[in-house]
Amino acid sequence: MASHIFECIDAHTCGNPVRLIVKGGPRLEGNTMEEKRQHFLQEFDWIRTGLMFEPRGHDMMSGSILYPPHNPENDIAVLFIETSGCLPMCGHGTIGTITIALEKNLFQPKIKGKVKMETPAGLVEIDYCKPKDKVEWVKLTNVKSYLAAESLTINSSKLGDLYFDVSYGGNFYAIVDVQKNFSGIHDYTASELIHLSQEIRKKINRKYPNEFIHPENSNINGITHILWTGNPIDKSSQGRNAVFYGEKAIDRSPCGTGTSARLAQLFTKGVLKIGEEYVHESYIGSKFVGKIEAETTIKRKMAIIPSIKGWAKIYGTNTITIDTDDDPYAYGFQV
Ligand code: PYC
Repeated sequence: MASHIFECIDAHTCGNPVRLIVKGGPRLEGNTMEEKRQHFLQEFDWIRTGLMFEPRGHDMMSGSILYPPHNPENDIAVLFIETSGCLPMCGHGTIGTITIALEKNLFQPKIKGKVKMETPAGLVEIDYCKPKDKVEWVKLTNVKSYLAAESLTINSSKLGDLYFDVSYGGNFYAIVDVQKNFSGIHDYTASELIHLSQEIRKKINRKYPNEFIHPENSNINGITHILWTGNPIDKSSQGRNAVFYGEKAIDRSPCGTGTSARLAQLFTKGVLKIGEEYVHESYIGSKFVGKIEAETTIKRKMAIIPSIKGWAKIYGTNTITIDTDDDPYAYGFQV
């Protein structure tokens, strides 16, 4: 059969899209979400490209598919599908997926107000507020996050030499703080940041090959995201970022894994303390509240357990057909 039908519910988390595939997702093999992620990448990646890339998606599109948990103590398991691949963890994706799933009664949490969700990066514990039909907020307690490297350098053909740190918050981020050759995201358009990011991400991964590998899961490796910082729009916020992902995307949300990486960086450098809140703005000014819940270690390295609180809104349902026999753009394209 060449015509594949996917029932989707579309939402956005603080401006960034989340397309939850509620029917049509593939059956995957594996005893963990990481094993299922590998199976998906080997055999079903066309579903991701078909649903995320143009003409059915766009540069920022991201989505997810729900699976039953592997450990019966947990409530649900998730696969993230994005323009950038199948991320081990996605914060805005989690907030959107949980909001959709709870509002549409796609599963029943064992304990009201709490969800234990398996992700490829590890277990994520969630609190939520749903007084009636709508979810007001979702707070996720993320996987262990840590600062992996400080004060590395890269040359940007436009900006000159740049310093950056590398931090992990569910994905590896190169964090470019305001410095002599970079005055902050408030001075750049999104498309300028995209062009700058495309070049430096390539150069960083070339200059520092095999350097950033998760100590407990070697499938998670390499710099996939660039987090640029700058002045908040609202003076009461603590920070603002533009996160580059995929080939041409700037996150419209403040980026959950990026905020986690930022918290780990600031904690390790002594800027933030346990229990302190960090209101993080996105490029468009939407906000997540980040918090360092606890200090921990990962393979004897200092790490934190961050939490991220935000909201999402459902805006539509979508029945999408991918006709692999008849449609020349069945698997999507990027320009
Ligand atoms: O919220 O973690 C996130 C995220 C990753 C890529 C885009 N958003």
